[in-house]
Amino acid sequence: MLNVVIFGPPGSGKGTQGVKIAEKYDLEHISTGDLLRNAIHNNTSEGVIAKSFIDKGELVPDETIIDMLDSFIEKLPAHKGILFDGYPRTVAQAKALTTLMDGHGKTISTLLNLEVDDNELVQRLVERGKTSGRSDDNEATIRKRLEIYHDQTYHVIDYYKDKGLYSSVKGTGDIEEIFGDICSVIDEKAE
Ligand code: B4P
Repeated sequence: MLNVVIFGPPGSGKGTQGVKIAEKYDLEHISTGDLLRNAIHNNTSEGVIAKSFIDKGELVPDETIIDMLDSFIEKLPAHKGILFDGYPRTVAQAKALTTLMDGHGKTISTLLNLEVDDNELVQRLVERGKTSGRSDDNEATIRKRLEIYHDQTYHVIDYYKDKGLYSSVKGTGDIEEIFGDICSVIDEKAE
């Protein structure tokens, strides 16, 4: 069974490519960013916690995210593979994901990193901010998110490299070409 993590800095195209991957490979698409924005919209207790962090460009605390993800996964059909988008974002979350998957008798097939440089990321997110209505798509918050990515999230790569589960594609250029490169990697893992 295919279980994929789509990974990369903010604005690297995780959401954009995630939708396409989930559709092509018939995976359950879990975006922690979308789950959090829904929780904020519905004013749940998790949403109230999440809003204060997201507005500042900070990561939501691991306990909140891990609990939210655990309860979400419990409800998914057991036979279907999963695409994780925006999770894990810390090494603690990566370890929690391994434990969770072990508990369900599942494994991660690969973590697929989208490589995009910081200047392009800022440009993309500032552009998205013109229409997204997202409180975290303004230049100051975007720069803070990138700083946190380099300080905390980037280390998740080593966790998966050590397990031999790391792969990477260039995340710039035509969206369909990037998707083609992603599919080549996934097809290799699925063999
Ligand atoms: P997310 O919702 O995951 O947001 P993201 O990192 O900004 O976006 P993504 O990489 O999906 O970019 P997209 O495809 O939209 O997280 C938001 C916040 O929630 C986090 O900052 C954090 O506070 C919190 N959070 C979420 N998960 C968490 C976790 N696990 N732990 C703690 N906190 C968590 O692409 C961006 C833009 O680029 C789009 O406008 C798109 O059209 C464009 N684009 C995409 N591909 C392109 C290409 N090839 N060329 C040009 N433009 C492209």
